[in-house]
Amino acid sequence: MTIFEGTFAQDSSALRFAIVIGRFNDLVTDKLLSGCQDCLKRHGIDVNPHGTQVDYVWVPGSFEVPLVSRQLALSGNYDSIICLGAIIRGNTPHFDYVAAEVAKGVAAAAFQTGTPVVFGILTTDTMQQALERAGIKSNLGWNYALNALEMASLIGQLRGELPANNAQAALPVSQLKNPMLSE
Ligand code: INI
Repeated sequence: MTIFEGTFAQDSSALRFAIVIGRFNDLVTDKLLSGCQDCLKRHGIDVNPHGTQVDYVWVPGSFEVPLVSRQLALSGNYDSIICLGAIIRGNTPHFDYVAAEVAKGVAAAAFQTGTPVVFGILTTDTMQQALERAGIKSNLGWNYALNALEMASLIGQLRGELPANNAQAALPVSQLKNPMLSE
């Protein structure tokens, strides 16, 4: 049998990404984008917008992200798409409507097209909480890029385009390394 697991060690020079960024709350989304680019760069991806590996698409706000990410996924040009946005709760129910639609829409874009679409949309009660997740404490943009790399690798393997990352397959299940457990 085969164990499929995304890897970060493959040759990344052929990978193609699109990053969709909401301009609303760009104090936050700009920082998520920086974290995202930093991670991709350190995994060998050329993040230059004039290069061949990453396209950037700015949209007015998070609500527009699902339509655009689906359109990009339908093109078949990308191994993974990263959606970045920041939805911050105000004093009206607006937050709930926007957040629910964006979550459903991003999931649908991936599900309908077969292209991984990473949900990098922060949903927080305050600007402070959003900033803490966009660089003050950690930068989740970095994690979203990591998720995109892992999913690009995994889907490539499942489609038979990349060799399965079978390094652990010879071990009995009881000895498989669980990355969630520290040793
Ligand atoms: N868009 C966001 O990305 N974050 C928000 O917090 C937000 N709020 O609070 O309104 C928001 N609204 C704009 C929305 O995404 C659309 O761009 C707009 O409704 C036009 O369709």
